[in-house]
Amino acid sequence: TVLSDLKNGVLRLTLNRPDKLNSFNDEMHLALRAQMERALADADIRAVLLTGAGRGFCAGQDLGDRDPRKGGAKPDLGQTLETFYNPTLRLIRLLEKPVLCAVNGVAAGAGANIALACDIVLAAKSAKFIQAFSKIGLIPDAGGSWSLTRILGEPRAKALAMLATPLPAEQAADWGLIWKAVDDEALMEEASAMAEQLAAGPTVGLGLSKRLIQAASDQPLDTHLDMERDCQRTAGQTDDYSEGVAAFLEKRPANFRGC
Ligand code: LHQ
Repeated sequence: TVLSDLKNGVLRLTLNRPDKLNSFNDEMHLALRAQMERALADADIRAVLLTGAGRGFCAGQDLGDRDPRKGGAKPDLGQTLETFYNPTLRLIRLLEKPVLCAVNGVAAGAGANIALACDIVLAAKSAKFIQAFSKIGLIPDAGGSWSLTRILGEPRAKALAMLATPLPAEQAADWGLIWKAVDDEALMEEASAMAEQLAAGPTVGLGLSKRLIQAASDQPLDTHLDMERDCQRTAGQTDDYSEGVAAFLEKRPANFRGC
């Protein structure tokens, strides 16, 4: 249910249930989480690129798999989040390596919000982001009520959540919700090139930048300046810093090794 391929430091992950618009069943949840754990553990992986097979990126939870008409008792969706979504969301944020998302088509429900949890999001111009939850009586999960509010502010977050209006990729980019909307035919080439560029980058420094940016809105400037000091101290002790400066002074491209 998740195809994986490791090349040139990029772990490319493809959600692969195209007949169901790559909606999540338990198997796909566990497969994606296992791949994120692999990315955390394997030093040869220096960037992750997440995308979907077929015409959609991901339609969120497989609603056939969680059909409340089946069985007597009401389902515990909190348990579904705790067991399946939240560990993966936490891993994406915790992983101190760039995580790119190439949204190749519709991203709905938790599918939209998993994309928004990634560090850099490129989307095909034909793709749409849909907070589909309100159509079935649910709330934006997979971090959506947090990320939409932080990125867009309350007015747009509330309207998207309550109306479930599809947000086209270009508008998402105009609003700063994603990095860029790209012509459909160019998406995978551009996303792969960006992932390879990042995988050839100073991985420790990139990871520390991610840590700092994610911490920024949770702490006062004073605390944050201390954190920058500590992270820069660490970055300055990497081989990649020495290499970066040497390459600059020798007027040649840097050859970073990620340590
Ligand atoms: C699907 C799905 C799908 C199953 C398309 N499931 N089959 C939820 C509950 C539990 C725990 C906690 O968290 C969550 C989080 C969530 O993610 S809730 C939100 C779940 N997602 C949705 O409500 C989105 C449902 N899908 C749609 O609204 C549409 O499919 C979109 C707008 C994504 C795409 O529309 P179309 O391009 O018109 O495609 P389609 O609707 O014809 O879908 C193609 C096929 O994929 C179709 O199957 P079929 O056998 O008829 O060809 C759909 O049934 C299937 N599919 N999404 N979530």
